[in-house]
Amino acid sequence: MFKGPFEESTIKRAQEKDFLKIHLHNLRDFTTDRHRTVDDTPFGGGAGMVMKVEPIYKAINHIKEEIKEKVKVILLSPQGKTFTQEVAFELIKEKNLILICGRYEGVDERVREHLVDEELSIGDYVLSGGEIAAMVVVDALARLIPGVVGDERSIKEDSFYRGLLDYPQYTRPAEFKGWKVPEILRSGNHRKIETWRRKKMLEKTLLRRPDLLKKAKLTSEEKKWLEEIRKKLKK
Ligand code: 4GX
Repeated sequence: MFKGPFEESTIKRAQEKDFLKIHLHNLRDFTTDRHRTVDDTPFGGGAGMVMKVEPIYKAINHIKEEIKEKVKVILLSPQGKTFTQEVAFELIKEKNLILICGRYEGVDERVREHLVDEELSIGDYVLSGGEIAAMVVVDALARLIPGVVGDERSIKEDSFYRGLLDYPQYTRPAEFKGWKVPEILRSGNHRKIETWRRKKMLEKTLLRRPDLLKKAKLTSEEKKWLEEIRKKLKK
C-alpha cells in the first residue's frame, strides 16, 4: 500500500536527500503462531475483531532497540486528537516517530494504556485501516522538513500557516472564454496587491471557515478589515 505514495514526489525527494527515512514493518512478522494472527475476538463478546497487544508490543520493542534514540509512538485511529497543521508543526520537532496502523474494528485498550504516546485521527470519517492515515501524516510532515520543498517561503505562505485560507490565485491567460483575471493583480502595484490578497484571505475564511478566525493571528489592521468585511456581508 505504501509503495506508490512513498516512491513519488515530495516523500521520494525527502528520502533521496536523506532528510527522511521510512521503515515499514509488518505486524505479522511479530507473531509466533502458524497463522501469523494479529487480531482476535473481543472479550465480553460483540461483533468485529480486535488487534492483539503482543505483536504491537514486540514490533515497538524491536524498533526501539534498533534505533536507540527517543521515539514518539503514535496510534492512528478515529478516536484520536485531530491531526491539524498545528499538530504537524509539533510533530516535525521529533527525531523519530512510530506510526501504528490498525485494521479491524479496534485495538486492545492496553496498547493505548501502555504503549502509545499519542493517538491521532486525520478526520471524522472511518477508513478501512490506519495505513492511509499514516501516509497523510508522513506527507504533511515531509514537506515541512527544511530543504524538502524548494522554497522556504512557500511554507510560510501556506494556507493554515497563519490559520487563514488562501487568497484567490490566477495564472495566464489574463482572459479565457471572457473570464477575466482581476485587474488589480495585473496592475503591477505590489502594495495594493498585497492588501487585496490579505483582505481576500479574511473574506474567504469568514465565509467558509469562520471557526478558523478564533485562532488566527491577526494584526490590528486585519481585525479592522475583518469588521468591515462582516458589515459589508450583512448588507
Ligand atoms: N484517522 N481508521 C484505524 C482501525 C483501528 C480502530 C481503533 C485502532 C483503533 C482513522 C482516521 C480511521 C479506521 C484507522 C479504523 N485502529 N485513522 N482503524 N479517521 O478511520 O486515523
